[in-house]
Amino acid sequence: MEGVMMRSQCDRLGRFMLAVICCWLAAGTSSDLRAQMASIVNSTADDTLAHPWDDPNTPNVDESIDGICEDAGHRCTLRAALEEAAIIGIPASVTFSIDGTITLMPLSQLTPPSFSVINATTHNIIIQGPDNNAFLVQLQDNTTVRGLVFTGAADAIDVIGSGNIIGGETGQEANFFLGMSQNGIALIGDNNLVIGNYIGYSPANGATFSNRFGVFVVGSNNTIGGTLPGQRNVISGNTVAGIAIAVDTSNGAGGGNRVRGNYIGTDSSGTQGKPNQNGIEVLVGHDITIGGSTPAERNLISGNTDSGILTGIYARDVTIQGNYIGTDVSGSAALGNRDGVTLGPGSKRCLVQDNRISSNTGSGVVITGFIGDSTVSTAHLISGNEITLNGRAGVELYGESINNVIGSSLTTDFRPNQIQRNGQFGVSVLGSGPGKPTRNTFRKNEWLDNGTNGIQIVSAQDTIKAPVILSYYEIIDTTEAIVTGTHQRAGALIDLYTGEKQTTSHYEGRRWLGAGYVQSNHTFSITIARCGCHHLVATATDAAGNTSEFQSQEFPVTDVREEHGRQPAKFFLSDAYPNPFNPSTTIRYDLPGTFRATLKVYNLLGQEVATLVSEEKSMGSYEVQWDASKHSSGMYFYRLQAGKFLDVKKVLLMR
Ligand SMILES: [Ca+2]
Ligand SMILES: [Ca+2]
Repeated sequence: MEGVMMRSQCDRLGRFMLAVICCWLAAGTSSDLRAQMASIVNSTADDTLAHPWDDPNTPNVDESIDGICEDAGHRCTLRAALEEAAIIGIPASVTFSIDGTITLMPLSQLTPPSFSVINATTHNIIIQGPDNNAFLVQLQDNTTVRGLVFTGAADAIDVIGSGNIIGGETGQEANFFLGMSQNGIALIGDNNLVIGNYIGYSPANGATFSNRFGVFVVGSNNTIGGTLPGQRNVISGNTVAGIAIAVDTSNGAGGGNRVRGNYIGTDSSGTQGKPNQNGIEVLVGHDITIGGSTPAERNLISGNTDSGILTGIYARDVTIQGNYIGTDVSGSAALGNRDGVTLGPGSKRCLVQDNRISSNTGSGVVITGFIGDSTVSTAHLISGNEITLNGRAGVELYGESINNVIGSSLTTDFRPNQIQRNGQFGVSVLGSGPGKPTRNTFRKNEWLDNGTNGIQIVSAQDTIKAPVILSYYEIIDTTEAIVTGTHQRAGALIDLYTGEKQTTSHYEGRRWLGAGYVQSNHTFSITIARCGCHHLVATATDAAGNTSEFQSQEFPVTDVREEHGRQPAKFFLSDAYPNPFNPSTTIRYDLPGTFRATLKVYNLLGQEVATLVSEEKSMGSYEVQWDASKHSSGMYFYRLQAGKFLDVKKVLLMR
């Protein structure tokens, strides 16, 4: 209040020295009450007279520094309002009482003093450049610009300082950045906030007006978007990228930019595509966050022509978390980019976590690099994502992509990805082109129904082969089972999964069952919980981290499934379980030594209907299933004969 009172005194007295003193005192009371030169712009002119004006008829008073925005024709232009405030060294507070287009003079951008506010709120004022080489506004520190429409220049706003706010939380406070030949906003400084704007797209008529880049970020710790709906930027229709980040990291500093809560590549309802070429490009920079751990931080990055997100040559430690990439705002309807996330040549240690990467027409995640330390794509972690319904592969690796983890690594468990229902492959690893993918680990993901294959590996991964599963034994009187098999590489880790499929012809590992190592004799024997599964699939991951394709093995339910563990002291024939049954039941028997055993089933007429066992068996406990699906309802007898032992029991088939 004190500041307001003093400002009114300043205005009334109209004397520069007093104004400065008043304002200095006000600024000293609190930064929030910093005095400003309040101006109401009533002219769209930006002519040679549109500067602070000194009335020649009052030689003792310099009206160009009196803190009042007025020229000979009683005009207050935007330029004069900002320049006079700058001359007298206080912030400008600008509002408008006029509609129209302010076409700026050539080579003459607007530079409000720090702590200024340019408050349009109506979108009736258009700031237009004289040509496509001009820059319209340059911001120093702590200035707010809102409610304006920018068009027709190279850059609309260049932010060289910090603490600026571009846009606001109400719809009226949005700025529109339409049709800039270079950048809608260039964030050169640090710690600035861009919220609630329309960049490359106008909600007024739903049309796109392409900037080359919507927002180009060179500085650090800037935030684009926010966690409130009003803070959402719609950044769509831009020619090269909605957002490009190329931070100057030459001195090791720089980074920490955050992009959250935006629509990138869609209309303002989040349901129709208004493509950028790439949604977000991270070319240079580190510790950048796209999205976040809460739903409010989610970006919708969909409908873009190339990649939703592309990381490039000097991208490090980029976190891509919790976004919808390839769906509409509901998360369920398709609104694909070509590829969802591309971790391109030179990018390192990116974390792609908890995103829904779905319905992209190419692949969900692409990891690709070139040969050489500076261009390899490496050390990325892809964890906890839903990677579904993409046209090509869920995850595609080609070129020099090395040491990446999809799901869990050999040593650390991360959340599994759901890699399901992708058009061609769950994971495709191709050694074509310069460089070969190697030491990429994909463990403990939830796979299902990926087009032509779950995992395809061609000329990559150091030619590791899939393991061979030989047997599955359930251990009697326990809940455990043992899986045995062989693999080419001693020391490799074998992962076992339930084999499942839906519409396609191959089995993939949907549920991880357990893991164990290949012994020096190239065999493995892995104890897992009984799964009752008819198929198992397995991958091998060698000590260097190369994961193989899946191998699938069927275990029909009518197999003898047990011959392990106990050494029975006597003969025994169990009751069938279940009983009554439909269509199959399980019978156990014990042999205290090696005998020729026969176990046959008879109907009520004494006719033999099935032979379950007829062979010499060694000492042990056995379990056998009778599948009676071809037989009719009724009572049956089963008879075990071994040596001098004979026992008969009844079982009832009820359909
Ligand atoms: Ca004068
Ligand atoms: Ca004046």
